Amino acid sequence: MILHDRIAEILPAWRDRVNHLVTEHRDFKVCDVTVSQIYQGIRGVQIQVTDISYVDPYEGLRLRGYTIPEVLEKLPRLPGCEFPMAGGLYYLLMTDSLPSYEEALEVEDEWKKYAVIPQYVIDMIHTMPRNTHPMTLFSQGIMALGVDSIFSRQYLNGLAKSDYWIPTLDDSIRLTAKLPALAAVIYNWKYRDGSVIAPNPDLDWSGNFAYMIENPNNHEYEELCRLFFLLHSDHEGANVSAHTAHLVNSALSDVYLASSAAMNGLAGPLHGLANQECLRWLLKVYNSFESLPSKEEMADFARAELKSGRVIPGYGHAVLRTTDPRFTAQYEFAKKYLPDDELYQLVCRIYEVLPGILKETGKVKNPYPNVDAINGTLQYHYGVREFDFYTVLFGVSRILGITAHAVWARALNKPIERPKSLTTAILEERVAGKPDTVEVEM
Ligand code: CMX
Repeated sequence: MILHDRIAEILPAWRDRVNHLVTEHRDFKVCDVTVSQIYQGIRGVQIQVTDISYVDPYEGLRLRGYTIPEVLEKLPRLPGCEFPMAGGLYYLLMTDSLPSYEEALEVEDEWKKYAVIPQYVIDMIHTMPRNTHPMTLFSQGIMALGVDSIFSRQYLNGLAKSDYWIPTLDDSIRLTAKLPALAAVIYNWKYRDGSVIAPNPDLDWSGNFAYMIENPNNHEYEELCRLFFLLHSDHEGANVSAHTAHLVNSALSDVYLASSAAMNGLAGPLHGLANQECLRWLLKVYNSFESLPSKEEMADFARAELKSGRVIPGYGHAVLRTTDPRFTAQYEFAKKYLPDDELYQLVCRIYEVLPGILKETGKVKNPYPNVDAINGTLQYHYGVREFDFYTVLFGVSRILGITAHAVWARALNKPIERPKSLTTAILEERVAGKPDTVEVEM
């Protein structure tokens, strides 16, 4: 398959680069770790290397070196479509180069071969209690698909280490192929009549999700899916979901196990679940005013929220120090497709006043909107109003990045991850200047 061929072609040079770093510069110190970092979520500690994506504080996300506007401009799109095919994005993430139209189509065609969800997975979802969170169903569905893992089967048969990446890529293609259908099965069962709609072979991967949930606004919603699934596909390697997948996969658990684990992290309110909170807050603001609030009214509302100790969802970021370009891309989409939507107009009003107010606090490091400040507004406009489902959409997209990380981690022979933990007493002894007794094997 095209992804296998291209990775095989570029892999020797990548292995040389990494081997050079590890052999010639093995003792080069990358960063120090402070006591406060250890106790505060290892924030800022540079513990991962990934070439799939990088988040620059001032430019935002780069996917394989390309900014979001560049990716949107350069990736191939189907005739009549404004936004690129996810197949082209996957080619870029996996192979480090921009695909031609034909190459993007080849990935889309490969996905089509594996897009249908086996009946036993549908049955499993349909027998769960109705109140099961869609992220639980999504994670379970991914795990259940893993019975067919090619990596796990070949590993038992004595696969050579240098070839681990090949069945990892096979699994990745088969898993990602099924994600839109899996999400649609969950959506239709949780919120509709439970119909199972087969993927439409005439549509691309992203557009198919819109088709399988029978979105009445199909063409525009297909376009939103193309944009949304592209924007959420990756965000470096050390956020909770990416790091979880990396850790689990480093034990040679296959990509189904690793992706399911990642989704369990994404399901947390401090990670992927934040987007539903943003829409909830936006609706609270919306319902507090009879019409679009003036700038002054909005400013007073925001100040009162801050005064009562609440955070404003959708604003701020741990790494970014500017407006998230993923926010901007969706903002531009809304400007074109739904300029009269009242929630979108509220998003614009908040964007006008909130950065200034957050700056007034003197403590918020990034007073600008992140991607979640607008995600829900667009889904809501197109009738996907079930907030708890939004994280599943995020997950469908994010597994594109997660599986690309996994293929490259195996291709570059990354070993099992095993950092060292200490005790409080050891730290106390160290800060008191006592001799260090911890032996660390390098
Ligand atoms: N509203 C109010 N206060 C905020 C704020 C916001 N949107 N963003 C940051 N602050 C506050 C923090 O709570 C912190 O206050 P204390 O010192 O009193 O604890 C202070 O400003 C400094 O925080 P920071 O260093 O600027 O931000 P962090 O890196 O600690 O946190 C984040 C980042 C995203 C958790 C935070 O900005 C936040 O809670 N935002 C709102 C929730 C949100 O939008 N989450 C989605 C994140 C999307 C993503 O991660 O991709």
